[in-house]
Amino acid sequence: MRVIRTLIIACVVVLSCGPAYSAEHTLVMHHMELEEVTAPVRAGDVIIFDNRSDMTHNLYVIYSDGTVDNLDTQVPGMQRKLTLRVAGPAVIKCWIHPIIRLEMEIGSQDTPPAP
Ligand SMILES: [Cu+2]
Repeated sequence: MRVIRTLIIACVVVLSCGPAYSAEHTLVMHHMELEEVTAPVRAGDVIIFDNRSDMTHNLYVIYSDGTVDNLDTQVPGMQRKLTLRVAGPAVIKCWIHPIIRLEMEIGSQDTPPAP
């Protein structure tokens, strides 16, 4: 009986903690610009980088702590997914086209999702 009670309590604790909420956003890459993601993004969210342009890009994300996530080469029509790692202001740039630049504010994972 005691074991069952302990198991029930453990289950309730695990279920109430649950997995952290994360959302998926799509960022469209046009010829020489990136379409801004309109919904608020948070650390742990996934960004789908969708290259709808007619040229190859190689985007990278610079986080507020100075670390970088590289998306590698994306030919036209290719999508790549990236889980945002660090909250704070971030900059998305392209190795091939230095003119491409998008600033993004990444909210904390603890911030409740937008309504
Ligand atoms: Cu590019």
